[in-house]
Amino acid sequence: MQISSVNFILGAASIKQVPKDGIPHIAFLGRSNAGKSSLLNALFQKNIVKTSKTPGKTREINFFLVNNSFYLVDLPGVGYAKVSERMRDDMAQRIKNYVEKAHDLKGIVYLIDIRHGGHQIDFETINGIKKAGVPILIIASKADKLNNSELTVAKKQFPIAVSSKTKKGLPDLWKEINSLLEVHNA
Ligand SMILES: Nc1nc2c(ncn2[C@@H]2O[C@H](COP(=O)(O)OP(=O)(O)OP(=O)(O)O)[C@@H](O)[C@H]2O)c(=O)[nH]1
Ligand SMILES: [Mg+2]
Repeated sequence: MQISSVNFILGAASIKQVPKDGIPHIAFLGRSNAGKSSLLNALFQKNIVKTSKTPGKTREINFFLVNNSFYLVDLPGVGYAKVSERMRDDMAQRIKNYVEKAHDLKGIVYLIDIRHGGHQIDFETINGIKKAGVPILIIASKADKLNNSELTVAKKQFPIAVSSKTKKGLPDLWKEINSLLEVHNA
């Protein structure tokens, strides 16, 4: 993918603020600290998305307009334990509303940290997305954390494994993002 421009458009605190301009979105989801925001920076080839060592960094639904033609959307992490229960429920509800109600959401890229594999909260969230009828692509993140033999085993479970650090897997991921966008443009 040739990136000619990336612009941060807005951080939506609720579904009401989600753009209704007919431009398609692809959103990035996964447990807190899975590497969603870092992956977006790696895809954009610039540091425009806020990341953190501490889980729970992303709180809003952040829209980045790419090449003036589609949005890649950074979502808060699911199941983050260290915020209050109220805030966790609020964030979960915000994500759920977005996934179920955003008309222009064409697909979700779901990150699972390759070292930790899927947890209950991942399976529940993935099922919810499937129920909502939104196409989902499950990928493994932080592939640089495994050695080659571990990676061979992991690749059986996750055909796409990416690293924001080494840029591994990014061309494959761009291809998948393109096909999610194209299917719906057809
Ligand atoms: N080694 C390695 N570290 C990574 C990679 N991607 C992210 N990280 C690190 O993982 C931590 C979390 O990264 P973020 O991108 O902020 O994670 P997030 O999923 O957006 O987290 P929340 O916004 O809290 O949900 C940071 O310390 C990153 O530097 C990767 O590909 N390889
Ligand atoms: Mg984040």
